[in-house]
Amino acid sequence: MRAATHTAALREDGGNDRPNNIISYPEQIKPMSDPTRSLTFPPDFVWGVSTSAFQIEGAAKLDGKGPSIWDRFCEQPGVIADASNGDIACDHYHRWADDLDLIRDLGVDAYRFSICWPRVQPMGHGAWNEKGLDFYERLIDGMLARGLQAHATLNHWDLPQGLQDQGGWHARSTVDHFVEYALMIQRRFGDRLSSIVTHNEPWVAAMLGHHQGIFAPGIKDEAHAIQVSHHLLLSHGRAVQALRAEGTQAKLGIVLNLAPMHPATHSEADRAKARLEDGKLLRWYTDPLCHGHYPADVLAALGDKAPVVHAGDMDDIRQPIDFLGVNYYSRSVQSADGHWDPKAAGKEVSEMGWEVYPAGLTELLQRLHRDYPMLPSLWITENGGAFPDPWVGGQVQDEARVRYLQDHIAAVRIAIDSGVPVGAYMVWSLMDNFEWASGYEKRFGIVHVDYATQQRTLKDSALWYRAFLQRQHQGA
Ligand code: IFM
Repeated sequence: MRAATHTAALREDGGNDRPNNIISYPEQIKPMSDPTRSLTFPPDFVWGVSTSAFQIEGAAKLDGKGPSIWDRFCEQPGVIADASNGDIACDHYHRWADDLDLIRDLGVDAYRFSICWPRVQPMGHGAWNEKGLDFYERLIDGMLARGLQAHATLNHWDLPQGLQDQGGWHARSTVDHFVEYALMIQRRFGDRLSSIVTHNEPWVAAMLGHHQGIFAPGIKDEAHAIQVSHHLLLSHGRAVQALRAEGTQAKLGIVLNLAPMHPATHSEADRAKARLEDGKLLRWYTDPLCHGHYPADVLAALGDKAPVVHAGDMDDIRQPIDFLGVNYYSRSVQSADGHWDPKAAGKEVSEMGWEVYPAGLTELLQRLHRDYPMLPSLWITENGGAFPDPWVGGQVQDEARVRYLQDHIAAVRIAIDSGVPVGAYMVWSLMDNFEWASGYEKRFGIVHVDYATQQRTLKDSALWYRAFLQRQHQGA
């Protein structure tokens, strides 16, 4: 009953079917009660929490780990908001056992983490680091001992600096090194991993790292970035082929950061801009992965910045995958004549300035299923937000984050009801961590981290998620 009411509310607030005029959208819905209260999900639906290695592990120079491009990038003055780095982060490298206890006690089924490539292979080529491999051995076995599924991501952006020195993702040779790395992980851990993701958010790695230059390795060259995106996709396809040939039991996939693109007005110029930006963010990745070609409109727009593609590359990229990971935070509104600011437009925004827009998740999932029916399962591999964390009587009352999670989980349910095969939902993030160029200033955790003491405290959002999961496991 409540679910139906919420469906109607989401549709009134922008709908799943009208990617156009945002001007007439009513104010953000403020649900009076928990819209997930009476929702149930399929029994095999996977609930989880997500993190990544660089953002939580610390131990940047310990036990033989080599430097990554993020270690190097953080050394540059002015690139990280609070001038911080990943040297200590959440000290998860030492606190992993307590952190796994905490994850288990939340009642989730799964933990999505990433493997730090230079921790297991310091240069990205050549010698392997047993101490680094041992860490992941302990971590993965620790998950299984606690009844948690282990979902590993191979590349969450921390490329070994040793490979950057040879050209990084712009060099075709990095593709071969990545396949070797993927095979090593499969041989050591594949029998215990529920899934392996090749890359997290290749758009971010390529464009923020190599075009805008605000992420590592800090390069500002669009053609270079486009070539990087091609090599990321190619290495994904080649790694999937190699892992299948090795007989992996783990489900294989890739994770994309996606958002519906809405034009700011009905004008032809805004609609054209939204279409092209959709091509650059979504179709640039999903078309090669599913259809084996880049979108023609984006290629035309790129002109001589289009990537160098060798014969056979596109067939290599188009490999059947078991799931597509979707990281969803917000929609994007496109205006031909400049930046559209959700805050100025009166929308609710997170501390990142990202509009809170749950209906966009339903819309995105339905669109992916419609345009790419060959994708067998869509997993929400990240969803969450940086919101204020007021302490009241020893508790973190992060009401905005609680509402955000409730509304987005309800949006997933709507997608499932409409026939979209959604298999998992994982909150970003388990705990506050190093938020890249924002340093430690932005907190996405459902668990608060006091960086001075490394004390972990469950925020209200974690308490709410735990109660929600209890209801799910009892059949609601
Ligand atoms: O913290 C990041 C994560 O590493 C990748 N996806 C988006 C998150 C929030 O910005």
